[in-house]
Parts: sequence; structure tokens; C-alpha cells
Amino acid sequence: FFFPKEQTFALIKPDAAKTHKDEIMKKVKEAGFSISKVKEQALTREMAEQFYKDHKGKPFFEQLVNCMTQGPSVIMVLSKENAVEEWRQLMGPTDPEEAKKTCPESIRAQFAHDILSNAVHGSSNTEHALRSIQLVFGELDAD
Ligand code: DGI
Repeated sequence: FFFPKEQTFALIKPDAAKTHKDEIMKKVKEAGFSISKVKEQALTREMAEQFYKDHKGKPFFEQLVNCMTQGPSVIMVLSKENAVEEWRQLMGPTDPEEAKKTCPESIRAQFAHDILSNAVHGSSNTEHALRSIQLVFGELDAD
């Protein structure tokens, strides 16, 4: 039987895409993820707002959207068993200071600048992942 692997939506944020892309990609592969799709592209405001719509109205929302749209991100679809949860584990806690204490091997412990420019993004559940994948890759596939 063939069991399709779970997919998640993952992204290297613009500042880390400039400075730590190769090191982060290496960790992705070493953790056993297959990179099903990848492209480098600056997010539109619409995309950033969709990924973070749960945070709309919070004091850091504007800054977050600006940070996410300021330059090209490395945008990926990652496949692995339990991909959504495993990618979030590899990212580590949102705040890099906490990440350094509790998950020193995580991407954020090693490459995040601060809580906002924290190197990577990943969907929090399979439904968000599917919606984000469609938003970024869906329409282009039809070309
Ligand atoms: O899924 P995560 O990125 O780990 O975390 P999240 O969904 O709670 O937050 C999304 C992004 O919003 C996070 O990567 C950075 C930003 N953020 C979250 N909490 C704070 C924050 N930014 C600031 N400045 N302060 C916060 O408390």
C-alpha cells in the first residue's frame, strides 16, 4: 500500500533567507523532510495576512506583516509523516531566547534574530497548511 505523507507549509523569513538559507535547508533535509515544492518570492500583503490572520488586531501585527513582506522568502511544501508537528518542533519556540534554553538544536535557537524576525514560519495544523499551499502554489500550478 502507498500512504501519502503529510504535507506542511514552511517558509524561511526574509532576513534569514538572506543570511542563513543554506544552513536552514541543510537542517530541513537532515531531519528527513522531502521538499515537494520550493520557490523564492516576496510574500504579498494578502499572503502574510492570511498566514497570520489569528493575530490580526494584535499590537505587533503591522510589524509582523512588514517583516514578512520586506524581501524574498524561501517558501516550501515539506512532506514527512506527521510533517506539521515535526516542522514546528524543528522550528522551536516562537521566542529565540526561550528556544536557546529549551530547544538548543532548533532552527530558532540557532538562527533567529528576535521574536519577530525568528527565521521560519510553519502552519499550525493541516487545514492551515493546505490553505497556505493553495494560496502560494495553487494558482501558479495552473499556468
Ligand atoms: O507559529 P509561531 O511563529 O511560532 O508563533 P505565532 O503563530 O504565535 O506567532 C506568529 C508570529 O508573530 C511569530 O513568528 C512572531 C510574531 N509574534 C508572536 N508573538 C509575538 C510576536 N511578535 C512580537 N513582537 N511579540 C509577540 O509577543
